[in-house]
Amino acid sequence: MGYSYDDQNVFARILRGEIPNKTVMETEHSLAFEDINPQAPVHVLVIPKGAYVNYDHFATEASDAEIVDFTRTVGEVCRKLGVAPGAEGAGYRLLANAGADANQEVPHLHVHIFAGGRLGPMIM
Ligand code: D5M
Repeated sequence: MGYSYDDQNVFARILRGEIPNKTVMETEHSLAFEDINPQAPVHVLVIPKGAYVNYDHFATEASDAEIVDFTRTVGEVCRKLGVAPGAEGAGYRLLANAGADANQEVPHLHVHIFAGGRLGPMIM
């Protein structure tokens, strides 16, 4: 199945610099920024810079370099935010919605990082 990507989605516009964002970290292939509507004391989104609709699209078509960069960036952002479990923080939750059944709002792959306090059994 081919994937179709809407290049007018809000994260595509952020990546083109058309909409401002509060950047937490930027790498060659990834961008992390604060969620505009936080659902936890810490709520950051990590996106690949490439035009991928969701995780299965990314995993199917992204290069190894993009996948390594994105995976590392998610972990490094957690450490940078001070929420990695252990001496610095008490933990975090990762979430990636895909498609209608998961209520994905923005059709550009994003991993949510929720942290900063005791999270309920589930968020979103
Ligand atoms: O989550 C989409 C998320 O994207 C939701 O938590 C709000 C966030 N969002 C939407 N617009 C912006 C901008 N402009 N900056 C930062 N965050 C934004 P989903 O998993 O698709 O339901």
